[in-house]
Amino acid sequence: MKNLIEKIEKNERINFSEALSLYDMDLFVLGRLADEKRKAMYGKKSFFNINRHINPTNECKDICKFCAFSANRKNPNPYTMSHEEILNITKQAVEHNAKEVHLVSAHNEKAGIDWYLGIFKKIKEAYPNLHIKALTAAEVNFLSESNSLSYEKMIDLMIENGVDSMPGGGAEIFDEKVRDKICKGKVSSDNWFKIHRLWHEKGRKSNVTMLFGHIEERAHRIDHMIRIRNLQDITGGFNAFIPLVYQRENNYLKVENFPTSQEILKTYAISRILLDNVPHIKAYWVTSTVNLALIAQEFGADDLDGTIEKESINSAAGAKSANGVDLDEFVHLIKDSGFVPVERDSLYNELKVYK
Ligand code: V47
Repeated sequence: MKNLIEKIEKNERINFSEALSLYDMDLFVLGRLADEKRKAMYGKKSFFNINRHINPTNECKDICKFCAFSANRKNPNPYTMSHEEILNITKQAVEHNAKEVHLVSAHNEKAGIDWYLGIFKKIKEAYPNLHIKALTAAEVNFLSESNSLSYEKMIDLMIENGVDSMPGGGAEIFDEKVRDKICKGKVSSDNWFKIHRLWHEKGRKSNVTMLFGHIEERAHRIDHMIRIRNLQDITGGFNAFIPLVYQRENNYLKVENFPTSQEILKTYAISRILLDNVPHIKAYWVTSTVNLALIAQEFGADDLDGTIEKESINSAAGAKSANGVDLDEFVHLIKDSGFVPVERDSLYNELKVYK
């Protein structure tokens, strides 16, 4: 371990087995190593944005076992919003000072590609300065397949219609065997990367998530991160890595053991050390809880996502995020935990430092 610690302190790149062995390191030693990297990059700044999540439909042709959001036997409540409804939500968000709308939908076979893409054009026309983060690689794959369009054509259409950046959803766990067990039929890992690579090649940015704490093993998480690091070496297009802690309610995935807070903190810390080429590690408070996200700031995380306003995907599975978090409270919590809250835009330009 001594050699490995020295290697990390010298900013040398670590490999798969070294990264895996970090899980056996004392939590506070590991935390210090990650914190030093975070501090060297951002000091005590912690980033967030004022954003609004919109989930326009929950009617899905796919069945991901971990998902409690899509309409099914456990959630027999299908909905698909009209463009007018989505525009009304966007209007409210702008009135509440949101700089970004983050739209993620289920894979709805009835809605049609014009419903998916047309709303972006309408939002952009009404609010040219509002950043649109939309369409996970899983949605891009679904729309490409169902409309016989190449990924490249789909990406051109996204750009033409006003999408600014892509969210990191649909990544789940890249290991093919685990992926088959939890979300068979959804975009493959290779295609997830193909889509993000094409997006980056158009000069655009995206994020990447990792759903963990279910049936995967530690080695699968390290493999997931190394695949991300490999693409990032080529394109440099990922802004943030977002570990999503598995939420267990109202779904079909049987899980025996849930990760402890220590395991979650170790995962943030390892990601900060291993992903030496990804600028931001996001502690998404929705899945980690606000309390643990605040502590994660000392274990490598520098970003806490945002105020969100409404959230349907994780709250359906038990997260306490249905109504977002109040801006003043969020800022206070970050300050009280010893960090400097910095409101950012979607591309990490600083908008306001809360002294
Ligand atoms: O891909 C679904 C996850 C994701 C559960 O890019 C679950 O900035 C935990 O990707 N437990 C969608 N997670 C959300 C997402 C995201 C969120 C915040 C920021 C960004 C970003 C992206 O939610 C899905 C899936 O991995 N999810 N069900 C669950 N039971």
